[in-house]
Amino acid sequence: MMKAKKILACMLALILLLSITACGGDPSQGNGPGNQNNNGEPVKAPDYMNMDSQMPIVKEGTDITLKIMVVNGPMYANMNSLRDVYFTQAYEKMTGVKIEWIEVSSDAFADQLALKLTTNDLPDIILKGGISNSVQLKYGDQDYFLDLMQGDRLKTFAPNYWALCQEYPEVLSASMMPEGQVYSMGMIRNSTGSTIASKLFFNKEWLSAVGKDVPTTADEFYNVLKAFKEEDPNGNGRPDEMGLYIKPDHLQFVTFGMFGIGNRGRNNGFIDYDEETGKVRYFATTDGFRDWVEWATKLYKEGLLHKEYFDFTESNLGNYVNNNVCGAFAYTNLCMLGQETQQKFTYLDGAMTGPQGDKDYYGVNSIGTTGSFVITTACQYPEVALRWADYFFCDEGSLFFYYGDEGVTYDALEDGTYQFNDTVLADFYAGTNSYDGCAVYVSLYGYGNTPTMTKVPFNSADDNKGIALEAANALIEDCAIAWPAFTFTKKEQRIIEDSKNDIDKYVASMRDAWIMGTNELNDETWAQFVNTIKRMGIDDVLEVYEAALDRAYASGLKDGFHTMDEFKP
Ligand SMILES: [Ca+2]
Repeated sequence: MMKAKKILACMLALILLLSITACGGDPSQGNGPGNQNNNGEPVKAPDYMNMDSQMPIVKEGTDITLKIMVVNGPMYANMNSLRDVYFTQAYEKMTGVKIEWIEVSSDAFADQLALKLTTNDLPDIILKGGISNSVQLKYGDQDYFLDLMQGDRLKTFAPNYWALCQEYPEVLSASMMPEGQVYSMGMIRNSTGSTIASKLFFNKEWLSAVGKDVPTTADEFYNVLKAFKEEDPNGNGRPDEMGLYIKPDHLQFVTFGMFGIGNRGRNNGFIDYDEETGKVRYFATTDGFRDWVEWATKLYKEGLLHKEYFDFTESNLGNYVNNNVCGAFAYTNLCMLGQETQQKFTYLDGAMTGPQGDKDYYGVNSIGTTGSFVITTACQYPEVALRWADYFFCDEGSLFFYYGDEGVTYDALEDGTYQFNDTVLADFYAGTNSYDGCAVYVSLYGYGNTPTMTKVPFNSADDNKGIALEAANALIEDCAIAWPAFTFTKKEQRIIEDSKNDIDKYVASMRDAWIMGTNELNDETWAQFVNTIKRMGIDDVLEVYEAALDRAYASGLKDGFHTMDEFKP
C-alpha cells in the first residue's frame, strides 16, 4: 500500500511535468542549453532530455556532466568523499547525468565561493551551501546565480518542488526576492520532527530516583534540575550530576515561549509578533526577555545550567549522557546516543507554562527554507540540473536520497517504515559511529541543507524517527506559527547590515554577560540596554521587517502561514 502510494505521488508530479511541457509544443523546437530566455516565454525541454518518464533525465547516448560544488567535511570520523557514497554512484546510473564533485569543507565554503566568483571559475550547481537570501540577492543581481523563475523553469523542470510550493506557500516565500526572483531551492521541512528544532529530554531513571514527573511549568522544571543536581539520581554516592547540559540557542528554543517571547518561530532571530499592536516586534527589549534572562541567570548561578553552557559540544553531550552524569538536555535529536541509551529518555508532554501563564514554543523551524540548491549562470543545462534535484521532493526520490535502494542499503519494515539493512548497520553503526555517522555512507545527508523534503517515513534523519519524533509530536499542538526567514530589497538589506546585525550582537553579548554574572541586570542597566538598542536604530529595522512581512503575505500567503497542526499524527 505504502509503495503504491509513493509511486502515485511521483506519477502525479510526472503527469504535471508532462502536461506543462506538452503545452509548450514540440520539445525538439525548444531553446538551446543555457538559454536565458528573457522574453518571458516558458523554456521548452531541450531535445536531449527524456520527458516520457521521471528517469533517466537525459536520453541514452547523451553525455552531460554537471560540476557540483558541495559542502563536505570531517563531520564524522570516517566520512567518505562524496564520490564513494552509495547515493552518488547509484544516482549517476539512474539519471544518465555524470557529476564532477567539488568538495569544500564548511569552514572554507564562503571563501571558496567568493574565489570561484571572482576568478570566473563557476561550478554549475552549488549544493548544500546554506546560502543566505542576502548572498543570493547579491550574486543573483550580478548575474552569477540563475533566476529559477525565468522562463518558468522552476515550475516546468521541478514539478515535485513546485507542487510542494503550492501546498506550503512559505516554501516559495522563504526564497523569493521582493522583485520575484528565486535563486535557490531549499529543504522543505514537512514533518514535525524537523520543524521542531529542539526537544527537551529527561532521563526516566533519574526522574524516578528523585520522585518527580516530567515538568509542565517553569517552576517544576527548576525543581527537577535542582533534584537532579543534588539528590544523587545516578546512585553512585558522589555529587557528580550536572543540571541541564545545553547549547545556548537550544536553551532559548525550549524556554523563550514560557516567557511570552519568540511567538513566530526561530527563523528571524529576536523578531516576533506583537499580538496587541499587530506589528512585528524586537522582543529582546520586552519585559518577557528580561524575565527570561533573570531566570537563566539564576539557573547558571546555582549550577543548574551547566558551567560549560558557553562551550557546548555535541560529543561532550554524548559523553556526559553515556557516563550517566547528565540527565536533562535539549537537542534536535538523539543521534549522539546509542539505541539502548536513547530508550532511557522521555520528553515534554507539551510546552511548559511560564510564570505569567505563557505556554508557547519558540524552537520551531518554518516549513520553508532557502539556499540548499543554486544553479549558476555558467550552467549549460539548467533544465537537467533542476530535474536532478527535483526527484528528491517526491516520496520515491526522498526514500532513495536518504536510504538508497531496497535490498541493497535498506529494508522496508512491516510497520511501513524503513531502516538501513544489516550490511550498512554492521559495517558502520556497530562500532563507535553515531546513527548520523552511519547514514553518511549512504546519502549526502551529513551537514543537512540538502534540497530534499523531510516527510515521514521517507527521511532517514534521526529527527524523524523514534523518541525524537515522539517528542516533536507531543509539542506540536503548542507550537507557534513559524514565519520563514524574510527576503529584503537591497536598500532594506543595507539597513539590516548597518543596524540589525550589530544590535543582535550587542544583545547576545549583554545577555551572556548577565547570565555569567560579569554584569548585573537591574532597572538601571536594563533601561540603558533598551535605550542603546533604540539608539542603534531598531525602529528602522522594524519598519523593514514590517514591509517584508506584508510582502510575504501578499505574495501568496493570503490565508496566513501554516500552523504545524497538519503534521499531527
Ligand atoms: Ca552521583
